[in-house]
Amino acid sequence: MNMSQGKPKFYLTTPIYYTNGLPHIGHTYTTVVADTIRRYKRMRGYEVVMTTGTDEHGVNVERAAKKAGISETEFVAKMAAEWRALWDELGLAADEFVRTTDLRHVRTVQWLFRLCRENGYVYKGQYTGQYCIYDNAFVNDAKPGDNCPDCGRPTETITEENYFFKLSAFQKPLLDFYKKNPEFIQPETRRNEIVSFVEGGLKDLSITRTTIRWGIPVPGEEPHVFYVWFDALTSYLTAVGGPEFEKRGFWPADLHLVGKDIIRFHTVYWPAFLMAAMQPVPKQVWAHGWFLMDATKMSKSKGNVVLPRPVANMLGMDALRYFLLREVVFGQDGNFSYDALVTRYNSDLANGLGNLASRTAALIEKNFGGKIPKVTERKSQDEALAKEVQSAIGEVLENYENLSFARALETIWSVIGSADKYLTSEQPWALGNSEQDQARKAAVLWTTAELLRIVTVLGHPVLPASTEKVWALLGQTGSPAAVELDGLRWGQLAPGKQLGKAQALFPRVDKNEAIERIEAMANEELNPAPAAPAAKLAANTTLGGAAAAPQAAPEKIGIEDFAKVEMRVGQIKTAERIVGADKLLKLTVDIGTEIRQICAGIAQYYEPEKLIGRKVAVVVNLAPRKLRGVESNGMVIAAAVGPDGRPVLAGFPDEDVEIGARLK
Ligand code: ME8
Repeated sequence: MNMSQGKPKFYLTTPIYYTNGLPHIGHTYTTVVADTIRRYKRMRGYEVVMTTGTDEHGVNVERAAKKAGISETEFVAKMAAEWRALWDELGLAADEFVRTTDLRHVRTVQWLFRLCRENGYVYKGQYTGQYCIYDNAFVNDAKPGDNCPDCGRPTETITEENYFFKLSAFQKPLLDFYKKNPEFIQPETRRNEIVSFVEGGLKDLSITRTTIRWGIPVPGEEPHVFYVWFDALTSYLTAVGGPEFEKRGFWPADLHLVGKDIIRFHTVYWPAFLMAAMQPVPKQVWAHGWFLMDATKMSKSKGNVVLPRPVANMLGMDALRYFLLREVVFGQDGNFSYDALVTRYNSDLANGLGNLASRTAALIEKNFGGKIPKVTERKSQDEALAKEVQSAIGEVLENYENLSFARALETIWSVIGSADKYLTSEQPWALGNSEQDQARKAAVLWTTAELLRIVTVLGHPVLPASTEKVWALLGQTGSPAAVELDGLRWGQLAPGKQLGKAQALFPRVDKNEAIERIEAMANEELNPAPAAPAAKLAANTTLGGAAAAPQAAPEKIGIEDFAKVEMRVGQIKTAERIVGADKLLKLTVDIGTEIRQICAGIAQYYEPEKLIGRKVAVVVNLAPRKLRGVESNGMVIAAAVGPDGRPVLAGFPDEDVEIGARLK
């Protein structure tokens, strides 16, 4: 905590993400955690700065830009804009967004290097080694032909003249630092790993490159550019003032949030660079685990990424935030499954918080004309609930403070469960209109509303949008964000306030249908369909009317774009329904050269048995993807007919066309 004048300051960061892809659930997770902490700390009276950004240099970008046929500058500008727009759309916009191509950042990197050099920690040398271009790192001890131990892709042998950083000189200072600051590396298991890594000895690190063109130039030493990690880590300083960081008073950072994949860079290299430059070292690095898909790390190349936007579109961003933070103990790996996501949505959000809020409001509306009632007498069960909530406040705050989000949410939801039980046993709806019954109703409904108010405030950092709605429903002014958590106590709900308008919070969803829609939207985002004004692709028709995104007027494409889509005549060999997916059929289709398995969203309109032998148009060069867990390797073309997009298969009724013939 930095105390200058007024409020204490708190500075936290997410990693700056690579621009060679777009955000998936993994990136979203770290950013959601950061956003939650930011909101929580503000409610505890801190002045908070949260930063994120894009890591835009390196060979990968050079290659991706070349492939896209545009300059690197144009490529990264486009990607950074997309990252930014997505964070905005998801309500995760940070206070600062650093792009490593920003001039202010270039200045900071060059300044930090100068300090390291002036202090004698930089020298020139020759380096030959195996390099992983995807992770932008030399792989220590790897031999030619070895794969990268982190990402499994082949390494390349690189020899170059570099500037080296004397990392070896920091073995003792780092070990001393870890000892003096046992909180620096979290969680404990990661700390132990890093301590033993450093105890094993540190090799000097090459921090400039001459084989790469797309990087920050080392002043006066062209063609040397900075090694991407020297560049990227420094972005944390750039965000809060660069060389003039003292003016803003947010450095050293209170918290760097990272995934466990990049902990070494943050807890070994980064403090060593700062120590060499004689600058303050961050206070804590927290490395969380991975979200896995089918027990492996998500990656676009494996085709198993989960995208945030389709989930947010279907269930709301709060639902995604809740799931990410509730499902997995912070620090550990966890599996992402749509099934678990929708189950939690229905049970905890729709039936839990949503139901409690609407039930409470409806009862107050009916019995007290929508005004929060006044309590005149209390029973022991009211007192017991009050006591439980009061102690939950302390527990939740402690858990937030330790970043134990799952436990904080568990406690909040156990309070919601107690409220449900309390209402069921007190049965305010069964009470009559006598003075005594009215008094009892007032006590029960005030108690429930007060509990809901406290739950709303405590849940706000995780569920910012929906708690705003509950807050307004309870007739409270302003935002729960403005409530000071340290002053939150049982008993502060003033009687007499008029409730706000009822709003749908978390409408219940049909699990199968929700998953199908999310998957269809994700497929569309990952494999955008070529502009096809009249015919829509069959898998997309599973969306139905409601979720089909409004289509912008299709841009004209050149013949070369159309030629990228390879369509062939196929013949359906088998067709069957998929258990748990009402709209999908699993087909095997002969496309001339092979038999393909393809899922099509036509189950509600075609009997599987009647499809056997039918000739259809198939997109054969579409990347494989999974629909409801079933691999689909291609796409069957259908027209979308009528307002609800009924799929009608494109076919060849007039002519006996050859299987495998190309459509042109
Ligand atoms: O490493 N589960 O960028 P990056 C959980 N540019 N978190 C995940 C995840 C998953 N499956 N996948 C990614 C870089 N993340 C560098 C960082 S910082 C100075 C430079 C999150 O785009 C997690 O936070 O590969 C991980 O550390 C980060 O995204 C990696 O993002």
